[in-house]
Amino acid sequence: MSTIRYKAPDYFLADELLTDEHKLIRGTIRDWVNRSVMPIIDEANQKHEFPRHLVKELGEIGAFGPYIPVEYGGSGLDQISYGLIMQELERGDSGIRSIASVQSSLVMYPIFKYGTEEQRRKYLPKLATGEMIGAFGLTEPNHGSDPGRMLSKFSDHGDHYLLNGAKMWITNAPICDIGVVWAKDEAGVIRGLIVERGMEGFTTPETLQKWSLRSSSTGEMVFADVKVPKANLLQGVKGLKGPLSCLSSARYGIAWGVIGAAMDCYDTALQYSKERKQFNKPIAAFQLTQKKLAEMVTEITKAQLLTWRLGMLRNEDRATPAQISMAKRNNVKMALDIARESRQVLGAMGITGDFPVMRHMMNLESVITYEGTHDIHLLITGFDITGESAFE
Ligand code: TGC
Ligand code: FAD
Repeated sequence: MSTIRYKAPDYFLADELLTDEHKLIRGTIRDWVNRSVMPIIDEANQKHEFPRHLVKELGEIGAFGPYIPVEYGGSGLDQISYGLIMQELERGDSGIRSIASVQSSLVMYPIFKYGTEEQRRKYLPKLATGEMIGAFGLTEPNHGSDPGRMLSKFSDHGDHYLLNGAKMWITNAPICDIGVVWAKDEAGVIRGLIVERGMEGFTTPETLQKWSLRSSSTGEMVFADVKVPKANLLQGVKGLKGPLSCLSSARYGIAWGVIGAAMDCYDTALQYSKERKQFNKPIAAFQLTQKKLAEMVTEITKAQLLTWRLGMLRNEDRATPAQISMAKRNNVKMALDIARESRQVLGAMGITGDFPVMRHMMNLESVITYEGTHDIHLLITGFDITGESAFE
């Protein structure tokens, strides 16, 4: 239903803030989602299967590394374009947006920003086309919100490093060709290493039976005396700010992405409420339904304007990590609330795969946790406005 008749809400005419190029990019991704994602995504989720055939197509439509320069295989686009691409992908499914987020912001971005020229030339073009899939290993079994306390470590052995440790909850891990992995050196400083599939001692067991992000492949990364060539060290950054700067880019993309999921849920609920009759009138005529729908479109509108402004600040390199945290936190909660309300508007139909709302709702339960939980982002804002850290 939402595929054919989808009408994106634009209550404050935010489209007028976009260039023709932005609208063209958005239209291209929206068409691709209608054509390639919508017909298969419910089944992929029901079966808990990663639709691998979409990876090459995502490369073809420019969803990997949109803002990476063209000479490295990216599209050299601005941050609003990146946001719109994430929005349209997540209108399809958060799992599809996840693949693109990780590939673009968590793998291509650190290699571009902190890698050597040789690393850029070796990996970026293949990541841009989807010939290679990347993963980002920061979270560990015992260190999620506090990655600075990670235990993974590596030591210097002449021409290579020896890497030991384990990462958990890693998007794309079971299917990745390379991983950007964060671990401590002998001095306890966090550094980034590019670990390649096939290196002895590197395994990626899959995390099964998730009730959320079922179209996305999640797993562990286990390192048992993995020999990593010295050429695979990301030389351009030291410390936790390395991975956190990548998260800034990915969290920004999520702030846009979840608007897509929210718009899909709102549009589905709006259409359904006009057609479904109870007590001899459309349920859209009841005040309680109108309250739900009116609040949904209000929150979507606020989120659209917030992310547009954030994108403009990022284009000027003026967006702060705390501003990005606020947008990620606000928009994910907004989308989750809208998914839950939409599901109620659909009554029993809302729990079926005939409509996308329950799938979005379950996906968003991961999105509100990954890339920093809802409460961690609140504490980042708290720190920013008071100067007092709640983490120490
Ligand atoms: P703290 O002392 O505050 O910061 C350490 C250094 O980092 C700098 N920094 C940042 N730099 C760039 N971007 C940011 N967003 C930054 N945030 C902080 C900071 O200035 C400092 O620099 P320096 O030069 O002084 O060393 O660190 P802390 O240990 O107190 O931790 C703070 C905290 C809790 C905010 C942080 O660790 C955090 O964000 N925790 C949440 C962890 C998280 O988000 N993990 C995400 C894992 S990846 C993932 O979920 C991918 S899902 C992908 C998908 O499928 O879509
Ligand atoms: P914990 O840190 O154990 O937190 C548990 C609860 O305690 C939360 O509610 C949290 O808010 C709260 N809490 C923790 N500290 C504080 C505090 N100081 N004050 C108040 N409350 C606090 N990670 C990667 O590195 N790469 C990936 O690709 C990746 N993909 C993911 C995909 C999925 C589907 C999921 C679910 C997770 C993924 N993650 C990934 C991990 C994700 O980033 C972490 O789950 C997240 O950072 C939270 O860590 P945790 O789950 O260990 O929760």
